[in-house]
Amino acid sequence: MTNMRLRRPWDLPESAVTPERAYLDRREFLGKAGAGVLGLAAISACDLSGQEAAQEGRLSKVPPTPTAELYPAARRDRRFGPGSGHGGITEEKIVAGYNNFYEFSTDKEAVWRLVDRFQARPWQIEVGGLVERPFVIDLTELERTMPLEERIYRLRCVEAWSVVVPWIGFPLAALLKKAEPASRARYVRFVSFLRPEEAPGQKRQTWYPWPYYEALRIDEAMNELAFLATGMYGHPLQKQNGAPIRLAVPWKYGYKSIKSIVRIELSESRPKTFWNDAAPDEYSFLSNVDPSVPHPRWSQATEIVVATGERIPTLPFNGYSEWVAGLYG
Ligand SMILES: Nc1nc2c(c(=O)[nH]1)N[C@H]1C(S)=C(S)[C@@H](COP(=O)(O)O)O[C@H]1N2
Ligand SMILES: [Mo]
Repeated sequence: MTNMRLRRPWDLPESAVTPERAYLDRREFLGKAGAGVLGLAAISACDLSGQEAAQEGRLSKVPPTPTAELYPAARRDRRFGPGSGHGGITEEKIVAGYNNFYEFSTDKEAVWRLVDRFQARPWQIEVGGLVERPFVIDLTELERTMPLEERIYRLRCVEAWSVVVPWIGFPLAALLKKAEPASRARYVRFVSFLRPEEAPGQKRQTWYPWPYYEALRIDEAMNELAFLATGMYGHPLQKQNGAPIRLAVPWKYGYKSIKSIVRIELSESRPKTFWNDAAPDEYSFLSNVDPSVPHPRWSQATEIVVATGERIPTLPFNGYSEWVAGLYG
């Protein structure tokens, strides 16, 4: 069993929380130190160019694509917003430099530096299982046939931090409808890529049951909030954010929003999910954001806004109750 091969599943998410605190403290420190250093012209020039280069680096991981002209896409429906009123859109340099993407690294600040060998284009995605019309489609064709729109969603990680991201993409339901789900289909399963030669985390962390896999109930998948993103911040997705196509289900903890999807499969029985298999007591199948249910090792009542370090209350369903509360009677 994959569970058995996991070395220390219980300390992984916590190890992910600790660096986050360290990161925020360090950022604060760097901010202050940076201001102090400005007086020392000679040093600051080289420090700043180093920082700028790092920012540039984080923002430069967009895979080349012939569909770049489809971006940006318009924000068609203003109902789709960040869920809670706290804070605006997070700066892209933060969203592109602080990632959970274990295929590359468990160090959130290291992921963007490790994605260069990952070939996110060309890419195909397959839709199959209990459908009348299974298909395989090239990403460029998918982007051209789907009506791309922008949606601003809050992403709330189970580790109690959040960012607000302007995604570009289309409703998951639109893709599923193309395949004509069979009436027996009750669940939708998603699978990420398996390419250890391109993803150092897959190569080194052999105790994880690669490739990453996730699933939704079909009523959740058909909900208009469930979104497939192919872009962010007005351009195609950065690799570290799940290029070329990832899920965005903002009422659930971040790990449900699987990145770099290669296969979508409909089924009658409930599929397994990566984190539920790894630590079933800590990560449920549904994983809806719920401030009243603490994680076994920390509270979920509040979250850290990564951009500012501010602590804000976590809302039920991450602020998206009006869309999804009715799914859970
Ligand atoms: N394939 C894959 N998808 C994944 C993950 C991962 O490790 N692998 N991490 C998840 C987690 S825990 C979070 S919080 C979000 C982070 O998305 P971001 O880096 O774009 O902010 O991606 C989710 N999707
Ligand atoms: Mo997460």
